Amino acid sequence: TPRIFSGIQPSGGLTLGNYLGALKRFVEKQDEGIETIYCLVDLHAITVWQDPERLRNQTREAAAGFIAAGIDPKRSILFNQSQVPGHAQLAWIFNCVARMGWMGRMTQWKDKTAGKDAEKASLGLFAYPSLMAADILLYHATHVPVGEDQKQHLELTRDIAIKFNHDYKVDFFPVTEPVIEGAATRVMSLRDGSKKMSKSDPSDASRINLTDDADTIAQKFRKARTDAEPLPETVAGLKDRPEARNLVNIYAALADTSAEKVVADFAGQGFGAFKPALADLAVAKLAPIADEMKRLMADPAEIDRILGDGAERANAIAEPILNRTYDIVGMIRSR
Ligand code: AQP
Repeated sequence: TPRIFSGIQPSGGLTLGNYLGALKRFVEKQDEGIETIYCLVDLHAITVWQDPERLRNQTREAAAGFIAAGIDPKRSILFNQSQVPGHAQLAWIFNCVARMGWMGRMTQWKDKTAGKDAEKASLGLFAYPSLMAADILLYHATHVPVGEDQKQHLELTRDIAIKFNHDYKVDFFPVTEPVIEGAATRVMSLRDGSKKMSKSDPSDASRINLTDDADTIAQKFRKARTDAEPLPETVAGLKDRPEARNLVNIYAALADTSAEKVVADFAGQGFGAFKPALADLAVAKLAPIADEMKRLMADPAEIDRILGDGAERANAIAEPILNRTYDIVGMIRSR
């Protein structure tokens, strides 16, 4: 039976990229009636420095974002990673299965250390994909909905499962399938069409935050970088126009339609017409989420209770899998 696992780092406020690439998909999977486990990966977040009080708030805000976007904490399991100790425990075992060379080849590692002294990056940042493999395999998850940027990490998760099964001559960990779907699997920065939209980009104008108000959303789209050409007749005409393509993809994903349909509807129109239409659509879709987040954030104790309840249910699935893993590896389990 399929089991979905996915996570988001509470390393900042959720962005439109997180929403279209991940969160919106998470809700769809839940609503298809598949078993869904969603995690706020706070252990991943601290691979780069996080102020403790902000991390706590960002974790609650991300939980509020999930619920406001349609995750029902009764139907899905929603929790923060550090409350289930098995994630860190299994990650250690995977640190001993995975190879340094595998980690060094990850483009996220290369991107996040580009232009910096990699010697000064945390060991956790280097080993990040090993913890991510543990997140997924701790639940024997079969499918992982993610944005395009996580594809390589999921391939590494498969490599770890295969090597573990091979080294210990077992057929224990499943080989997980990435699920990369939708019109906006890679939302780009509004300031630079070659960079993905990211919650840690120093420029707030580069992203739409789920908590942005209507005026801010409209202003950010108005100022979004574009070329001066009108929209083409077909998507083929968006080739070599990354900024234009990005805005079309965002529109399509928000409207639950295809990029083809969007260019057909706006063919020949300039961005002076397209951007306000996009802003109106974004506000219509995102404002109710922002309002609901605000309401939920007024009761942090209730959010903590939901996360605690989710962690308990997650742990009930994880514990037997972790115990079996320790058995396979040869650890004495006498209590
Ligand atoms: N720009 C994006 N387009 C589509 N999907 C995206 N995701 C992130 N950015 C985009 C998807 O969101 C999920 C959670 O990602 P994450 O928070 O765990 O880490 P990330 O991919 O590193 O996201 P950020 O926003 O860029 O965070 P920082 O800046 O802290 O590194 C994943 O499924 C991801 O694909």
